[in-house]
Amino acid sequence: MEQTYVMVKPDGVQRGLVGEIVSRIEKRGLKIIAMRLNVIAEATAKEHYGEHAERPFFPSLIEFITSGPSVSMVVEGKDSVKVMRAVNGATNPVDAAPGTIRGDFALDVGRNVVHASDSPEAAAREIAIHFKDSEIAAYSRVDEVCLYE
Ligand code: DAT
Ligand code: MG
Repeated sequence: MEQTYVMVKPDGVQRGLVGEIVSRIEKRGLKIIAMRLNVIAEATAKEHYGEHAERPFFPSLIEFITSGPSVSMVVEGKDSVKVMRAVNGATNPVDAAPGTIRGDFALDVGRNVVHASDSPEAAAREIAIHFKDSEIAAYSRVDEVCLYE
């Protein structure tokens, strides 16, 4: 089963959306196999968003993502990378479809509530940045017999 890294960003935590977002992930059938609330260190944030280091919005992105607690998760399930990107919606919430997290709860690209890895390779890299192996739980959910053919 594929794994992906998901974050409820500081705006999502401040707005009390953690439960709503976790609920959507769980109800979709995806399995949360690691979860933590913490204030991400600046060095960790810069590593996480390294691909954007030269972009004009990088300094404000790092300042925002480290500005308060966020919730980090490892999410597992069939095609979880693609599915979580769809659950989150388009990067710019103005373009995000209703029914997606960004399409239901956000308006500004710099305050788009959630993150999810954009490829399996990015997922592996991001999971390793944010979690030790010992923090990730391998378990079965009883509803897997209903979720998967
Ligand atoms: P995503 O988070 O959908 O993977 P991304 O990797 O292109 O999108 O960008 C990472 C984050 O950076 C994004 O969630 C919000 C911020 N961002 C992206 N483009 C931006 C822009 N043009 N102006 C301000 N912030 C931006
Ligand atoms: Mg991205």
